[in-house]
Amino acid sequence: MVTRTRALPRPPRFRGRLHDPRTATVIGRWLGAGVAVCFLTGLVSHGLQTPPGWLAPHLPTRPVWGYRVTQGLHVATGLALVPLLLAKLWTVYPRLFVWPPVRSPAHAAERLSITVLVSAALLEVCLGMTNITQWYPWPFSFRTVHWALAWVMVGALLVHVVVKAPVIAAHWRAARPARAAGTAGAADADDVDPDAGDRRALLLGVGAAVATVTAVTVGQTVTPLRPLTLLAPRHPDHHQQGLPVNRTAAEAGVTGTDATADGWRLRVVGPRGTLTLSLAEVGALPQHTARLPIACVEGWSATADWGGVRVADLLARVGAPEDATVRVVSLQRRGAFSVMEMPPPYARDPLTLLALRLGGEALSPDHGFPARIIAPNRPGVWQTKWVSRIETL
Ligand SMILES: Nc1nc2c(c(=O)[nH]1)N[C@H]1C(S)=C(S)[C@@H](COP(=O)(O)O)O[C@H]1N2
Ligand SMILES: [Mo]
Repeated sequence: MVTRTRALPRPPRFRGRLHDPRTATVIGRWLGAGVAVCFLTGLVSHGLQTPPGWLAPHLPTRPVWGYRVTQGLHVATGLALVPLLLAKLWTVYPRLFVWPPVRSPAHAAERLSITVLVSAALLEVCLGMTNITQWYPWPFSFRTVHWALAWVMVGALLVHVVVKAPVIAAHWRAARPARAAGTAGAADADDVDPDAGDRRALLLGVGAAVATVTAVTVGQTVTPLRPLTLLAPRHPDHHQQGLPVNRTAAEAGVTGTDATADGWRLRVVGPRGTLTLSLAEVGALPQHTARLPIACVEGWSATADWGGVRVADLLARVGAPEDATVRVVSLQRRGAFSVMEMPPPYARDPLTLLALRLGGEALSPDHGFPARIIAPNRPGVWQTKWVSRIETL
């Protein structure tokens, strides 16, 4: 009788070099540092943009450029994670094909945690990149999912570091390169690293990729590097009065006579009643100037000279208390930015303006004519344009 044995599928063999724990450890360290910076600056961003009730009264308005730096770093490190993630995945991908695929319950758990880590990291970075290019192909809210995935990713990363602690510890320091070992006589073979030269070349390449990605993008927030900004997602024509424009007046549907110098009225509502002011009347109030940046969550930022009326002065005229939270309403009818809430630290800050002027000129329609908010150390999304109403809550 003839018995036929079916050949088991064979796992592929990887003879390529540098798919080793030392390379994975070195790239993992850079990756870990990048994720840490991205995560911490992301916490700051989330706290400033949507503070929980207990935090809102304590938000810092200084330094005025704080959010500009943290959000610039957030987007820059997020972009740097792209080459680092790809390099790390290239280094470890043969391990996806280990045989047998599951050796024990602990091994299964480890593989599952790696699946979560890799998927969360790739999705998180891709989501961030689609957001900064203002492309929203997903049916869900970017911010909610980016926030939740950040926690999944950092949790999975901590598990990964704990599981891999022995490997990381064993490969934290470089073994001696083969050449040096040759002269060392009775060197332990384990201490010799024949791949040291190649690894250095790989790491230099990855470092160069990170440097290039950073150089061609970071000019969107580091002004002296602006000429290098090849990959800025902002439309190059959307630049007015020295400042980029995220959404134009036409895109926001602000085209009516209520946005003209004659037709516009500002309503300020407080405990003492409602004040209705024309543009000329707002212009006749005490004017102040402030040099403040707009820092968009998408990573671009720019400093400008603003002129206008202090929001605190307007609020004082309607008897608002010192600790008032304020609602600001835009002429823009639709969308998340048509209404904004301003916590007390910004509302009472002398640098928070209802700005009428930008760089010494009246605001252009796309920058929020006749009046917009500019506040220190606040995400760009809350620098509301085309303001029509300010009321205490
Ligand atoms: N009413 C309104 N205000 C708005 C926006 C908007 O879409 N509508 N965009 C916000 C965003 S996301 C940013 S970054 C800043 C950009 O201001 P700018 O277009 O004048 O540079 O305006 C903010 N104010
Ligand atoms: Mo923005």
